[in-house]
Amino acid sequence: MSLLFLSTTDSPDPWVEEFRRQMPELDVRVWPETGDPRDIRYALVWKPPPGELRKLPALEVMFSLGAGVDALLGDPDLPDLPLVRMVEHGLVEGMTEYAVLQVLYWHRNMHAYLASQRAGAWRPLAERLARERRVGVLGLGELGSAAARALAGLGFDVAGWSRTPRELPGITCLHGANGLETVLARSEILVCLLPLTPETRGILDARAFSRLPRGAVVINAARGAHVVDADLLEALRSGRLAGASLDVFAREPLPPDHPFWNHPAIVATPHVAAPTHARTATESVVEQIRRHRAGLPLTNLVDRARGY
Ligand code: NDP
Ligand code: OXD
Repeated sequence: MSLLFLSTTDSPDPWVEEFRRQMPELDVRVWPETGDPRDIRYALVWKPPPGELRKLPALEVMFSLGAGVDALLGDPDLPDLPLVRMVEHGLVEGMTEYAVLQVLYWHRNMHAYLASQRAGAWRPLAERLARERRVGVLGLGELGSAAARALAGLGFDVAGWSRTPRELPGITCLHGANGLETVLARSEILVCLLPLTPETRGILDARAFSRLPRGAVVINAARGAHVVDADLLEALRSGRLAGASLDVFAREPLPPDHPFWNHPAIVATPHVAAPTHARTATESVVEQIRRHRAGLPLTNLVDRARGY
């Protein structure tokens, strides 16, 4: 029983070590040293070259190394096999930290204070309490619901948005087109944690920015293509938005000449909001393989019609 580790961006070493420790009976191969492709039953992948998984005739289950599967689903040659996306508590903890960090950064005027410090200027600003600040979270899945809960736990007045109705204690949960309007209209700080699908691509555009309260801040840790870059730049220029924290970009790495790099109102990080951690993620994959071997249903399966 073999698993192929295929990532075009991650070092295989910590993964091979974790599988050896957690499931010694599993034969782990590292692409492109696949050996006999007929041995491979499982593949753990991130950004595989298009068509590559088709070359594995005995493949039974594909595991995505990341939570977002938009890139995988964009491969027209992706085999028609179960695809499990990454759900593991390391990802949830990482994204919660990032969301809390960025919301507090803007809520407590850190962006302005860092600029004042650089100018050697003593400029105290009015400080509000978390319960006086309205935060919106787009996407109430594994990551969005945990971030929303943590923010509500700090006292923020949180509303969240999902495709289907959800209930989360202490959070105003909304869904559908009307729900989006309501969330946007009340969000002084908006956090995007949606999957990238045909419905959500470009959702953070001029129209959405025009619905936010004037001077709102947008935090995007989902996918770069949720944002229409030109609309974001215009909204920052006009003052409709006061700032943005961006962890993800339509093109990664962000090209050196991209205006986001030096924009005074943008905080940019290199897609590090919630890295997948080899130890916790291997636990999750091993559990799924054990379930599959025992004939139990897999969990966290991607619904291809939904796109996530
Ligand atoms: P989930 O699938 O668990 O949750 C997705 C949420 O988005 C659900 O609440 C879903 O609604 C909602 N949603 C999907 N489509 C729509 C829609 N059309 N309208 C309204 N709501 C919608 O995903 P995760 O929370 O695990 O991950 C979210 C995304 O975060 C990933 O897809 C990935 O792109 C990004 N990510 C970024 C990382 C980083 O480091 N920057 C790391 C990990 C993930 P419903 O509840 O009704 O299904
Ligand atoms: C993910 C990511 O989807 O790293 O997990 O972006």
